[in-house]
Amino acid sequence: MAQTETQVGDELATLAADAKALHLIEFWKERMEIELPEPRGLVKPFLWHWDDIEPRLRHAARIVPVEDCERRALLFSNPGLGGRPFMSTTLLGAYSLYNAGEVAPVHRHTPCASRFVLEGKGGYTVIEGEKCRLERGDLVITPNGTWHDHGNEGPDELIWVDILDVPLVEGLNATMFEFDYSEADPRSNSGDPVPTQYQTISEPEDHSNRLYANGGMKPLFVDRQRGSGNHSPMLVYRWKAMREAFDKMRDYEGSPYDGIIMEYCDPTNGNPVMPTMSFRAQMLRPGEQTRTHRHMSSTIYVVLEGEGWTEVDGERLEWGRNDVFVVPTWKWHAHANARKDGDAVLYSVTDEPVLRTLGLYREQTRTDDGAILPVAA
Ligand code: 1HN
Repeated sequence: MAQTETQVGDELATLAADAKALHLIEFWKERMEIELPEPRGLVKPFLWHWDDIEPRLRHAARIVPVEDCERRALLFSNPGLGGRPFMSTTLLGAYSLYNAGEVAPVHRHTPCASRFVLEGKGGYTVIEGEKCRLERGDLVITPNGTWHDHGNEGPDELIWVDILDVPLVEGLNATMFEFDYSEADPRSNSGDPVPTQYQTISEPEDHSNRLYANGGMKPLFVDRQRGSGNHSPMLVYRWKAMREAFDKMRDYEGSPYDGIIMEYCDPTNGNPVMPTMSFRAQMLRPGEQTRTHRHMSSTIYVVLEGEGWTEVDGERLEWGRNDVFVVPTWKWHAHANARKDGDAVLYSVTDEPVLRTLGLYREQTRTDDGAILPVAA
């Protein structure tokens, strides 16, 4: 005998109550949460103006002792992420400042990290015993699991932008931070490791660049597997080399979406320098405006030179020197150099390698008459 509507209603109510008590969710009630037609638009396109932040960062440098915080960083918080200290669902970023003579003690962690220097001539990071001296535009990487400490030996403030894959690693529930560094003390008779705040320098001056910054040539007498082996053996990328490369390429057409764009790579195999993030720099020539595209990856930009705008889903982010902005995944965007008499140069970090590794990467362009076309990638 067919059930009446009331009977079915009662049974569904019982099922709902039982499911709740048993920690189950009825799929047919939550489909909208799961079967998304495209990525959630939670992360907002957003720009942090250097002019707003610089005075606060310099003020923090006077009132927040580095001894108390270890890393003097103002973290970028995307307005779409409910006050969490993340720029996107995969990337964390910050402006950090270290005063003359300050040091930031050694630690290591499972997220991968990077710094891109904005100001100061005496900055350095020590990674696994290698001291990398840094100046404006230099990129230094601290791959996951590598011990690292920083310092500023210059006369002026050291300011850089940190980008880490903290939210990605947190999403995988794989976060671990360690602060208990120790190393053998040559003055101790036992030779046992002793806890210390900073690493002893064990590699020669300019190690990374001497070995690996010779484009198209790699040394055969050293082990390229430095550290875990899933990252570039070159730990610092100097701005001077990138700027010179741009100048040699300025007459090429470039990418329709990004102008003259270069990826920092592992010099031994051409891969991204770390498994989760790709680092890039691009030059937009005077007056250059790019075509619009969108892709399944999020990008953080830092403005190194010039001024212009990036239009994201119809919203214009107007940028200038040292500004930082985010283009969330799957948002239409195009860039423009506003100046007619100078280049604009953007540094960027994207989670694209993760998306590619997982087979999730895709890219589209939109023609002037609105047709959407795939971009072969
Ligand atoms: C970190 O390890 C550093 O080592 C800076 O300089 C900022 C922000 C969140 C998590 C780890 C550093 C960080 C960080």
